Amino acid sequence: MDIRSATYLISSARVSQCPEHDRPEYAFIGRSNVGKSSLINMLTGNKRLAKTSATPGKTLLINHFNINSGSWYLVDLPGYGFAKRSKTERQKLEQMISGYILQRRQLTNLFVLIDCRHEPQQVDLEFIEWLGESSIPFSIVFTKADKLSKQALNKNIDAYLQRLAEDWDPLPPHFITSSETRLGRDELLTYIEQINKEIANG
Ligand SMILES: Nc1nc2c(ncn2[C@@H]2O[C@H](COP(=O)(O)OP(=O)(O)OP(=O)(O)O)[C@@H](O)[C@H]2O)c(=O)[nH]1
Ligand SMILES: [Mg+2]
Repeated sequence: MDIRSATYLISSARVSQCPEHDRPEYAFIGRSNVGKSSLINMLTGNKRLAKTSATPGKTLLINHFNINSGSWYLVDLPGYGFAKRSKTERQKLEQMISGYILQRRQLTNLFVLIDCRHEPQQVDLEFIEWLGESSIPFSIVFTKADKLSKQALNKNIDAYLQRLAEDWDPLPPHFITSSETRLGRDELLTYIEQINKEIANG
């Protein structure tokens, strides 16, 4: 699928402030610094579309991006699990995130980003479990593949999928990506296109 246009639409502090439309939304979630905003930039081919930072905690609002003149939307969410934040601030962000995920009827698929360098982390596994309990359609996106050798990458992905297989049968769809090398771009866009087509065909 071609992305012909990608523009920033709006930032919202709560789901009730999110834009009104009737098109599919694809949102990105995961720990702070996992590469959510970078992935949106990689997919759209615009390095400056979503704000990124080497310091965790850059994205603090629900950010909507309009793709192909309102055909569908990408949504950048704040990260979870960032320890260096006050409890009040953390709770505010958690409410923002869970409000969007549970109440946004346009949310078509949530991409859960996992840094491929790390072993399965409790905070991610619990989040994924919560998605299952809440019947939220999601897929897993492994990020920063460029940071590992091919061998180490395969080993980590296999280990992660094995861990997920303890709770999930079938496994959720998964993608291996790098925002540096654009690995996984075609696969992700084809996946989105397929879902958009299924929706269009009712
Ligand atoms: N090498 C490499 N670095 C990446 C990749 N994706 C993101 N990064 C780097 O990781 C850091 C965090 O990226 P962001 O896209 O801002 O992460 P985020 O998940 O949006 O973070 P928050 O908004 O703070 O939750 C930045 O320094 C990026 O350049 C990748 O695929 N490869
Ligand atoms: Mg971000």
